Amino acid sequence: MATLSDSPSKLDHLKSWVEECAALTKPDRVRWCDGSEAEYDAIAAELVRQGELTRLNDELYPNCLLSRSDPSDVARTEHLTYICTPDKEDAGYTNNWMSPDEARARATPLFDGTMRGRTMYVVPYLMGTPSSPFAKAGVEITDSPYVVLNMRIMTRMGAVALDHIARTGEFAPGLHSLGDLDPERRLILHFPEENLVWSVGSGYGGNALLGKKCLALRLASTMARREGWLAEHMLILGLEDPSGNVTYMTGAFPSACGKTNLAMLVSPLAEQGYRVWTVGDDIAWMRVGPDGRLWAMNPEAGFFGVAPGTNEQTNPNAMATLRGNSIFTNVALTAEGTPWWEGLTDAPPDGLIDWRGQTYDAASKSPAAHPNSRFTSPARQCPGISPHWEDPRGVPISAIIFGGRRARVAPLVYQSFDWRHGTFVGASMASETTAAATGKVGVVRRDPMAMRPFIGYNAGDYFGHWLEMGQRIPNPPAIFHVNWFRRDAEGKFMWPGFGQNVRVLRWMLDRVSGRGGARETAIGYVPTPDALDLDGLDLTPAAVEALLHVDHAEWRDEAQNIGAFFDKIGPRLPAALRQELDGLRQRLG
Ligand code: GTP
Ligand code: SPV
Ligand code: MN
Repeated sequence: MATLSDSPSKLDHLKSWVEECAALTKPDRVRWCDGSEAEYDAIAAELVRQGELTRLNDELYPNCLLSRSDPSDVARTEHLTYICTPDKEDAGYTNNWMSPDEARARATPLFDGTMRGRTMYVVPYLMGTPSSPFAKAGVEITDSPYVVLNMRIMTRMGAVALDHIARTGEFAPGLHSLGDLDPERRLILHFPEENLVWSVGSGYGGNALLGKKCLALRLASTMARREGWLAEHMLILGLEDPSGNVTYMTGAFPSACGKTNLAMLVSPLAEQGYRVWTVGDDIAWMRVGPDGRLWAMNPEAGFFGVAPGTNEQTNPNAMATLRGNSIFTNVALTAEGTPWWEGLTDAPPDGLIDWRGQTYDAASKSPAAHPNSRFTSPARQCPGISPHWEDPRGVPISAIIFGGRRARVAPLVYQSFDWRHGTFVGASMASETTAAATGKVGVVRRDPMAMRPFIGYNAGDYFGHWLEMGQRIPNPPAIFHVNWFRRDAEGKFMWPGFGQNVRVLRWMLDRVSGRGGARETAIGYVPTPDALDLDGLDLTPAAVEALLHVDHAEWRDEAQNIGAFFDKIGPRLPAALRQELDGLRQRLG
């Protein structure tokens, strides 16, 4: 194992950066984390003693903790998140931009002395399995022990990562401090040229667990473009068929739009031999393999999953996963010391404490758990975890699924004509906003490839990179689009969703196997009603038709909106996407 006193060593750069950060933030103590269970237990015990964390009922939820965040710090804050490149155009329309000099000048005073009286934790971590040639090391410096605990679940943390850095000398540095948690003094800054993140003023989720959205998506997407691969906001799953063959698919749905649920799907068609294996639920790194196919790996080691809506019916595998060794953030607490959230049971139990720590008034209109409350759980605890989830080369991908949350317009499922058209389908995606980020919920916005908040560079260049990747993949995956969230005239979801989504996956499998009935429409191939196995579902033929309907008038409006979005992307939008839009308009008439 690498030790810090190895000298001269490839750790010198790391050591001097840690010293620099300590000189700026002025902590009382510096603690290098080894990632051990003993260390986790000691930090957790100390936080429980201080009243910062609550230990849950140890019989029902062994080794589980409850954390309540500051009420002003409950989700990613996209308006305070910046890409810091010398040239503003390199950040592009979908990002906030600041020059690196200005970013440093604005953030330095916020970091100055911010760790006084506190401990500075140095957290080496790996994204990807240690034996993978594609694994990347990061080091997060943080004054939040809650972040340290979460990082130990979400990444391969400590000694294994320090060894990797000692061998390669490479790591992505990330400096994080809670600051005073004032949103006015909060900044999440990315410096792609240095692979560096500075985050101050938030302790929540993607703002603070710097390996996740900051490194594995925003910075990784810029590396991926340079190096010819893809870093995407995607789940990875394997669909097993009756012959025992497993076909792997990735899915990009915006935040809180169903990735974890689809990845962990428990199949109602298990008796017929169809079941789903979970490889990842949020991020996929994808490369072209020697066989000319696209291979995907999950760089994470845990799930940071949305709690509300999760229950034994919707997502039994998530329920089993979160039963132990988990951290619950901003959920409610029952009298017996177990977590609770909207949708876990039909009605809130008596004696509930809400996410702010107050007695819950069942008559109140506000939810007991925050809508963006989360569980942090080790991936290996998932009953459906794929035997290949830690394969160093990843898994070969046969289908890419884009999806949004749309009350109207988008049908249940359609398939693009080819990679170029599929890139257009991804680039023109839209979805209703959710509680995963601050701001209004339920507003339809363009969210290309579910990456709008996570593309680390100019979105036009990003689309160009997708198109180029198509040229480099001799056997590219088929590309689909789904919408589990279409509503009827009464506002009810028309599709049962959750486990029943396997029926749609099965059609995709049929399609990539050269079977699977479809009719060609203006937007792509839509299943013929008999091509979907809907046996046992309570759906009228009229409902099925409505679910699969492509309304030309609605789609002409959609094309209008896509055109307006493309205009905003600016001159770097690839011409091929304009041509695809023209093609769509022509087909719509
Ligand atoms: P992030 O972790 O924020 O990236 O979210 P995610 O994409 O993993 O979303 P997740 O699977 O956690 O689902 C978010 C919400 O959508 C939860 O409240 C789910 O219960 C709900 N949901 C997921 N799948 C379906 C579905 O098929 N139908 C319906 N109606 N709701 C769903
Ligand atoms: C998302 O918002 O897409 C998440 C949660 O997965 S967070 O880690 O907060 O970004
Ligand atoms: Mn996500």
